[in-house]
Amino acid sequence: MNYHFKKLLIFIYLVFFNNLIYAKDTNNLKKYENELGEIIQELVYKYKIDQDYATKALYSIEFKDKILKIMANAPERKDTWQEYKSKYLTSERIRLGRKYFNDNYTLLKQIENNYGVPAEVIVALLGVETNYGGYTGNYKILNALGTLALKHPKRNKFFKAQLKNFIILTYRNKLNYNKLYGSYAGAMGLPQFMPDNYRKLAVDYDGDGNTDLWNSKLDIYASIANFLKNHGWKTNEKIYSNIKIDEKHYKEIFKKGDVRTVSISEKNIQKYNIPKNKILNKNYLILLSKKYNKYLIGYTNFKVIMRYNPSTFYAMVVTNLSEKVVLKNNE
Ligand SMILES: [Ca+2]
Repeated sequence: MNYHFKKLLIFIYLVFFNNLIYAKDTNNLKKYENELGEIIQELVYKYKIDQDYATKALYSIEFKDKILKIMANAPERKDTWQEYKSKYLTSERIRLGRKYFNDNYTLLKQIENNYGVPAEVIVALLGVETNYGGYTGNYKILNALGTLALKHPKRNKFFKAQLKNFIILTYRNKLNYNKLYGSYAGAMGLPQFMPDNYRKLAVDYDGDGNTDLWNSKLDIYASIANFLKNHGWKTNEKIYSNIKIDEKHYKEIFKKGDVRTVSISEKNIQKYNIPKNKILNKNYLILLSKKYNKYLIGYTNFKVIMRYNPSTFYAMVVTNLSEKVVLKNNE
């Protein structure tokens, strides 16, 4: 078949087929009338949201089945530490991070002094989440959360709670739910806050009456710092240390050899002869790579970073990036 003709056919097929899906999905909202009714009831009676507002918002959900497919096909985390690190800790991300750190130094330090969370950790989280604001997501949050809340076979309960939080958030903060975009899972703004965290932990630091995680640097930095502080960040404490312990000891802890962060008791710290951190602090043994015997000891702050994303690799990459953004170019 002629190449261009084939392309044209595919194009016609896609336009036609997508329209069919669209029409079908809009009608499909009727199928969820009971569920939507329950959500509206809760929003109105428990959270004092205006009924017309909640109804109008929820009935303007357009299902995006593509998101269900993305969720279903999300690759399982099979990366090794080396692979993960090379994806996120690129020289470009480090370079941009240094520039971002220097360009916004005054505002970042203002937040660091107020919350006790290092500026470089805030920058590193922004770097890993959205490439310092370079990409905050193109999915309409209402449609993403609506699709996942009503149609996700397993995680619908989680996303239903997020959808409710989203409606409460937009109503109380006078945000336009038709104009908010983010990740396919509903994470918003430069720090990629889910609606529940946006509602509970985001901060209107610049005091303009709006908590704006897209445009206000002070709001963005303060919200990240507040999130970490709220989850137990310890000011002036290290995130981790490199240690050496006997092979038989870590093999005892990581019997299966899978990447993990596990708490280690005082008793074992002595038994394994691990140099004790002077500060009283919870200790975790972290395995990054069994093959290369790469393990280290983490403290409370490592676990706090994992509250942002419960992945050992994630917390380690954020930590490494934070170390690199404060160094000069030639270090
Ligand atoms: Ca603000």
